[in-house]
Amino acid sequence: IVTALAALAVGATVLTSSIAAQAQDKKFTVALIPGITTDGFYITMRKGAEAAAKALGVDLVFQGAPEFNPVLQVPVLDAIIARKPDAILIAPTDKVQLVEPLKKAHAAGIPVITVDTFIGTGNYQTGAGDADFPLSYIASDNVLGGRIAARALAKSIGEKGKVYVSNVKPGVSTTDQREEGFKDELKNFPNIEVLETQFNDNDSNKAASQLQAVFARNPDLAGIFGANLFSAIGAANGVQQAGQSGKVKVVAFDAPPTIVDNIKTGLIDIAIAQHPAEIGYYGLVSAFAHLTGQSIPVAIGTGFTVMDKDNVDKPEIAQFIYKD
Ligand code: T6T
Repeated sequence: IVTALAALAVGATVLTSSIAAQAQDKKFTVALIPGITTDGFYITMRKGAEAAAKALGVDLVFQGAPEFNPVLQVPVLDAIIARKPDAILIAPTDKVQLVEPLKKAHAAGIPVITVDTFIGTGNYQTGAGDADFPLSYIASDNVLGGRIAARALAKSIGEKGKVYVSNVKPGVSTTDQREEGFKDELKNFPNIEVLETQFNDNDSNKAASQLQAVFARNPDLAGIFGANLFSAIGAANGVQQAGQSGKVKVVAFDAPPTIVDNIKTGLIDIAIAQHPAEIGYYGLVSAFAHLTGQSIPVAIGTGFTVMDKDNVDKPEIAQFIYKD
């Protein structure tokens, strides 16, 4: 009996170590679904995720929609779920409309981590509400980003005059929070009047024509906050078309090369660069950590780099210009 037990024990040890070896040898596949594929922000995020995937031996699948639109993002998500990746990293394009579609991934046992944007309240793993199931939220602090934008714009317009927010559409967690932070911070500046927000559906041409219309009604317009890449590019183009370059001040969220060029010509005063490569890198690392049995933080905040014409050529600043 003793011999039989010993043989059993040896057998069990061999079995456990072969399971461990299998687990280690397993090549994980992680999907990254951006808000939109043709956007320097998500292209840069992908590069960060690729760097981590390479270091960890993970297969990264990058698949998204050509527009920032939940109606187009959900079929991409469904197709990814059908491929059964080991984990999903996603920038949900609407905080409500992506809840049910993402529940399907969760129900299929696929861990979900949201990057850049969130669903529900963005407070995950709390047991409250029906959208707390993602494991982690990795992103900029967008309320803070809006506050930084407000202070910068206030300064460049001499703390007085009319301003407005050029924004994407209600329901996007990031840009909603930027507007919230911006307006709240401007309460500290009693001589600044905030006009009605202009929603452009992530279309820079629409943002540019909205600028013309607002300017026609308010020839004393002092400044604009472009709350994301396309809003900012559109606002800047609109200012140029109106012949107001340098007179109507523009603070941009996001930092693709076009925005940096506009800083150099004086069309845009400040750009608030996010760190999308970091978001992608830590998103991928978090997924891998979870898949290999580690616990992960429920939220990871990445920082900002504020660019203006005096610092944008410095390498430590320029490294945060988004990739094309
Ligand atoms: O500003 C980023 C991102 O943070 C936001 O959620 C959507 O717009 C961008 O991708 C820029 O276009």
